[in-house]
Amino acid sequence: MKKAFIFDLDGVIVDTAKYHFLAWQNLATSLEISFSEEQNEQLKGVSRVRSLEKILEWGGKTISEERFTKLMSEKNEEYLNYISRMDTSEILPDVPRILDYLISKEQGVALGSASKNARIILEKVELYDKFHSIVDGTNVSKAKPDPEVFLIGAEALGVSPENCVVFEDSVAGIQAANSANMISIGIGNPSVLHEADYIFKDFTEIKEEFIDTLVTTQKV
Ligand code: G16
Ligand code: MG
Repeated sequence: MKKAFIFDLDGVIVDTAKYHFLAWQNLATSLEISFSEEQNEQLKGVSRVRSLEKILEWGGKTISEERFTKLMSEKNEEYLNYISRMDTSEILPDVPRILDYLISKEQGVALGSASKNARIILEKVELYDKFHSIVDGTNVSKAKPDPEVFLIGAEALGVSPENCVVFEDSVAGIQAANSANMISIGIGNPSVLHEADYIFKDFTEIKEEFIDTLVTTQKV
């Protein structure tokens, strides 16, 4: 049976959180707001606009709409600068093994990311061609935990939600997968991702046999 396997990008395929952190930290410093790695954790899977809103809330600052737009584009410029230096060495362990296995089994493979820069990143790490469908921040109107991003991916592949499997590293992403009625697989820390149907530290823990079971399982 054909299933759809939908991958989040940041934190699942590559670790771009470190680049988001550097760029947000620079922005926060220019606003005299302190910004920690713990706070950056809370921005994972969160849209660019919402991330800046949160940083301003943490710092107790209000700014004009004009300045908000300017800061967002400055942050993105700096982030793009980091991204431009990415290469295949930044792919997280065993991601190509899992993608190639799914492709060899003729399963649907999609990307479901909040990032508006997802396509550039996939090109830089040479994984763009592995995906049958790419849904990113430019295709959605509602951010995770809303299931929109994953539902669009499922529809593009012509697979019903209960026949989809989502790999996610963020709490909001797991919640989005669950409310889409898809099998949710947390990649990362079990104490953070406890709402997921299955949790793995990273893809090195995922065996081909487990993928085979997913191919024959539906979300119940
Ligand atoms: C990613 C990151 C978030 C980032 C968001 C928007 O989502 O996890 O930290 O704020 O994309 O990114 P951009 O500024 O590039 O549009 P995901 O869903 O791939 O984890
Ligand atoms: Mg993520």
